Amino acid sequence: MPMKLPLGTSAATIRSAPLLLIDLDTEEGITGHSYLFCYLPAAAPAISALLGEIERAVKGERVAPAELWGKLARRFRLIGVQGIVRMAMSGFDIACWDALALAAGKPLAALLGGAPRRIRAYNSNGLGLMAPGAAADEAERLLEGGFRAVKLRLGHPTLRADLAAVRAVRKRLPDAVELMVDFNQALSVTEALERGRAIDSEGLAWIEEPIRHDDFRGCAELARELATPVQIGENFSLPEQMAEALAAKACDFVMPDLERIGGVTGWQRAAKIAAERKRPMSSHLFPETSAHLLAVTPTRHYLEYVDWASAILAEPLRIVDGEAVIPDRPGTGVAWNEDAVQRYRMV
Ligand code: SMN
Ligand code: MG
Repeated sequence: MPMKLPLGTSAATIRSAPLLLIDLDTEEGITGHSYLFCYLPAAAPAISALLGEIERAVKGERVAPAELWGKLARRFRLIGVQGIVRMAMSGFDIACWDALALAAGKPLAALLGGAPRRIRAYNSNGLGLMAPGAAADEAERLLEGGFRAVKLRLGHPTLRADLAAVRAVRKRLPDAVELMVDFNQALSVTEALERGRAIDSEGLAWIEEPIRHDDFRGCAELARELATPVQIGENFSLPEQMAEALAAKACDFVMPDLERIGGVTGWQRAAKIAAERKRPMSSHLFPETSAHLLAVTPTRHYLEYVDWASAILAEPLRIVDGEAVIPDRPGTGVAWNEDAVQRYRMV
């Protein structure tokens, strides 16, 4: 899917989102839907091949999604439940839960015991690495739809450039609007301490992935030293790694990603861990399904809103006054706009 606004991160600029659409047809005649964000177009056929392997492993099974996860985890133990294997399993798991909620005639949030509610969202479209003036202009435009929070990407070549971008954006936004920043792992611990201290008095909502995502010791040092909350989680691989991060006090906030945490099954375990540790939990991408899951997350914080899938959805997620509206219809609410899918499809 072409992105309306390019996402210029410190690692790469992403201009289009390679999405892999999953239809899970059940013998009962119900079709569950989900999609995966493949990061690279080349990953899509590989994940698709793994989904074929999953299908062969579970076809004919009559057990709940969590048990299917366990069966697949045993099946893939030798290659390892990691990387794109885990992404394929997550996409399958999400489609299973959608089918289950469709069969029950309930929104996923309700199936999981939650009440329909609005979920506070921040606008995470665009706002990549760019000159201060351009960033301020774009930040202002991102408030359309009533958003009261936006996320700015950082990790410019110099501290001075990062600080200039933060100040320009902060100055342009109304005081009540929250501003998050995301370094996408650009810095060393030393650089992160220096830049973190430089932006610590700018009133930021969080500093995301300042350093390598799996350097929990380094993250813990930053979380201790900086006044601004440290946010990590989009790279947590399964709930176990989130538990490790929290045990290491690596962050103040967590934001697991549906396709890396293990789908709906993994998310539920992660939400429990966050609740035990009393850590605010946000989502990463996949706003349509994440909204349902945040509704049943005791320490729910923010929904990350991106519109990348909107053009191929029959009914895109609605944002009203900066909050995601969980649809009333059964399932996750994800179903394809078939004409649009034909228009954008790659294979
Ligand atoms: C991000 C998301 C997806 C692709 C690249 C970067 C970013 C975010 O880290 O948190 O939105
Ligand atoms: Mg991020």
